[in-house]
Amino acid sequence: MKLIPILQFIIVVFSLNLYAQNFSDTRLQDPEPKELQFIGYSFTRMTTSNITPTNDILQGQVIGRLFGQNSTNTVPQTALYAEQRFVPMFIYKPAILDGYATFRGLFKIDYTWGDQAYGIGNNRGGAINAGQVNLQTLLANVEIKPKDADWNVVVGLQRLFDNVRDPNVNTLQTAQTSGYKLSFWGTQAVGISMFADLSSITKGRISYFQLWENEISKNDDVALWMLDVESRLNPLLEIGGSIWYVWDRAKNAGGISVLGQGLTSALADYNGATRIRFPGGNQKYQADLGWIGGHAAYNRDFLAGRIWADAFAIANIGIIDTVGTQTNKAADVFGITANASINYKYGQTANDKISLEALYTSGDDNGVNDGTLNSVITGNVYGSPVGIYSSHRALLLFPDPQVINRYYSVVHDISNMGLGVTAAFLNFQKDFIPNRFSGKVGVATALSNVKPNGGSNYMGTEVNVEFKYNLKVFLTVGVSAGYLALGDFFNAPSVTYSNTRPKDPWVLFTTLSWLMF
Ligand SMILES: [Ca+2]
Ligand SMILES: [Ca+2]
Repeated sequence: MKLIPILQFIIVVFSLNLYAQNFSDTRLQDPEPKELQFIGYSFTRMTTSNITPTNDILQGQVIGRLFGQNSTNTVPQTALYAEQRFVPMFIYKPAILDGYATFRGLFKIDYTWGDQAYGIGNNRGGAINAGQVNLQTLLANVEIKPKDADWNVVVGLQRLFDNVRDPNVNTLQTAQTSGYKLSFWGTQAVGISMFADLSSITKGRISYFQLWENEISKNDDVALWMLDVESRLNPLLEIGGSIWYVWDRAKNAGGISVLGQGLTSALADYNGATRIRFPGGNQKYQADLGWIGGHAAYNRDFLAGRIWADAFAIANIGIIDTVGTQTNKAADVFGITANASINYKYGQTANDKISLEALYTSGDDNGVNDGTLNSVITGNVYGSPVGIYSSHRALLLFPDPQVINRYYSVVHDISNMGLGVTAAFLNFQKDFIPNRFSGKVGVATALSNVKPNGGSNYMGTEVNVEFKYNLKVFLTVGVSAGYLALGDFFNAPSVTYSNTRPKDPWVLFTTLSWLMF
């Protein structure tokens, strides 16, 4: 029903364009940029796996840590299902404003084949009769960029990335492989961001995001400030630094669901992020959390040469206070994350490469009980999913972003439930037909930095294989498979929802993705 006004709107806009062009012959040679631009993304995934949520309530959408509170477990049956996603994006840049203002709207429709009909709900729909309202709003923002200005400001619901680059004009793949690789922040939020070219080689970003407001009259908000700078020491060597700050006064209020939000919430547990517990029943707290980090990259995207290397290190610092009849200091925070990767391009295309990546996060075996929290804190304590580390290319041990309604993995947050993790990833990729048909084999392995009671540090090793074939430009079919041999970490009853060691998980899926311009 809504389609007709939209179509009319598009027709009006285009006929206005046509009208303008008829009267200006000079413009015919140089096609005018469209005022209203549509970019669509369609993704279809068909999965077979031995992983399923064991709790009946958790259908439709399942996110979080595999074997965790979302009740996902390996079963002696084979789950077989198909899911689909459609992501339409509209960019409106009216000519009358001469490019000064741009509106961006991005929506998402996710469903599982045969899931539900006639109703409302995210990630639902896809059964006979269709008729489900399942639209999600991901972006709705206004960008201001005066003519010839070397800065722009974005106001509203926008991408929240742990990267200095403007996510409106840079690819997701760049954000996945630069800055902090979306390990901390990789989602959408409301706020104001300013992106600026501070010099010909230096760029900066300053952002304010309102994560949770709760009651508008009360000092019960969670707000995030971000300051990032990046420059180049020489044409191939980029370095950057970041300072972020979370002002958390929510005292457990708010949250995306009954799981709540914040450091003491069940949401953190679900996501496999750091969840702290204070002694006694009262879990209300307030916190000032900071991140100070630096990163460097050499020869990004194989710009000139066969070696591409990068690294980042970032410290969590902060203070957590308990809030009751009085406010008491509970703990200092000091956690550390380090990541590095090296890629060697042995062949003709960027897909002919061998990649080695390593990740380390500090862990804590006693949480805040000793007055210091040495675990790493990511955005996954405030929303789901927020930190989406994915440059590792694993499918089961760490989160794979090629998902629709079911997004889970063993180390779902880089903090590894606050225990810390040391992980290594090796991928060998090859273009069988240059820029058309590629394949890869990968290995991923992880050690928990804190040994759980009754288990060992070794979490497991995954092997995976993937093939991608480009039918046409931006229209790609893929097949991916992974098997994870679990380690004795899972002998510890405390690390699984079922309190028993799960069977090794496996997954096999096909994908069809189409980016529409
Ligand atoms: Ca408030
Ligand atoms: Ca501690």
